Amino acid sequence: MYLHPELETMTRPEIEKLQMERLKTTLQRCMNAPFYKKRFEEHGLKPEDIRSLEDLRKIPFTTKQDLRDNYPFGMSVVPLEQVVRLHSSSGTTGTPTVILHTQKDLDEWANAVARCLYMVGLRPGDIFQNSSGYGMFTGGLGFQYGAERLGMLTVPAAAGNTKRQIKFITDFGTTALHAIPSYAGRLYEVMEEMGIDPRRDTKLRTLIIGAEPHSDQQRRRIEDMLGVKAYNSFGMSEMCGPGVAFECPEQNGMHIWEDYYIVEIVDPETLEPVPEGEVGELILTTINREAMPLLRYRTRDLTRILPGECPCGRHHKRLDRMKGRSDDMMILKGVNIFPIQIENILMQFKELGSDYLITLTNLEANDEMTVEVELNEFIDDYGFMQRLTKEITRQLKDEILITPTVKLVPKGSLPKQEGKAVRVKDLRKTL
Ligand code: ADP
Ligand code: K
Ligand code: ZN
Repeated sequence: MYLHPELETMTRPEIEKLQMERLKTTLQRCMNAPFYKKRFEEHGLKPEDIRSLEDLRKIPFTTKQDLRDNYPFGMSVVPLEQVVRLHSSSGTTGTPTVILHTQKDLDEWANAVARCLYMVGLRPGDIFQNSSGYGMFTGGLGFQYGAERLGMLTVPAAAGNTKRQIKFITDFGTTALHAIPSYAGRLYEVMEEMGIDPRRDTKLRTLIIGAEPHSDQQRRRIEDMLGVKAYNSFGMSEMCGPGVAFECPEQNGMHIWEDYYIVEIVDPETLEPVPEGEVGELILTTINREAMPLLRYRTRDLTRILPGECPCGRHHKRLDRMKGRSDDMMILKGVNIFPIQIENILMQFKELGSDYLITLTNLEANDEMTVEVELNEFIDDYGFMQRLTKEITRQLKDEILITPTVKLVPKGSLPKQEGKAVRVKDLRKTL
């Protein structure tokens, strides 16, 4: 049942004892980074001042902006000779952030992912196919090494080319697949077109779905379509990637591995802890990382801790489905996009005004983005308009990795708002 029984079935006091030990080590090591050293000094804080888990609250938060300010290597607490891997968060070419790993970090990351996959019943005899993008996307190598660590035959199919993806599933007898939820729907559509019945013609039993918000109905729908059990997987590049929190067979909340992370939920406005069981921003402190520990990292993800014990025997806290984000980040097909990235591109075209509107829809399970932007002046050259639209589309695709539908509209035709402009209309339905 458990890949790491001694860690997975720890009692609450055992978990907290281990957390305290690991936190102390982490804090000592953080003092090797000028960033943390300065932060602590500014707050008149020393690692020894943190004597209990409650004391954690004395430590200032770390934000994505800190990562940007210290780009690329300023957050490392080890010399670069010890760093063996770098990941960069998706879709943020303008203001990237970098996460660094030692070999031990990579080993521990693989262990965490393997633990998750084992928890949902996967074993060395399974054939695991990963439809995540590889490269900087942590869902690629993260699942690859985790699945291999577990001993599964692991197929790095990567993203795109759905027919090929399906051919691999049928040819290799894939039993477990990792996909973003919207892609799972797409797979089913294409299987239907190809005359493939997932229950009859494939060996798929288990789906791992994550990287973007989805509802329980959407999960049930995926399960019914493909004849699988689908488990919610939560992760983010700053916390390595996948393997942070994962559903157990109870499918009721995601256990967050507290031997890796200390979890807090705070009010995103006041930054004070919310009462137990209430929704707030997820704050994570890494306690099992060498190269780049993050103290009280503001994830911007909104969720809550589910009350009560889980029948599976694990006492690690369970996170509810993500309720959204406290910033303006959009997630399309698992890719993170900020409106400012789109704005920066649009503003480079002198033909365009400064008003634009991004509309998100999801016809037939596929996330679509439409960008309407006002022209500066009337253009009556149809050919020129077409070329301009094409060029804007191309540059946007380069930046956000998704091809939007671009519409050039007459000056003054987009709805005007009083106060803060609404740039994003999310009309996506939970399917
Ligand atoms: P990933 O490759 O895991 O998507 P990123 O760093 O690109 O990593 O994106 C992380 C963000 O994706 C999270 O902060 C969260 O907003 C979103 N996310 C990841 N997993 C889930 C999930 N299971 N449910 C909802 N949102 C998720
Ligand atoms: K994501
Ligand atoms: Zn459980």
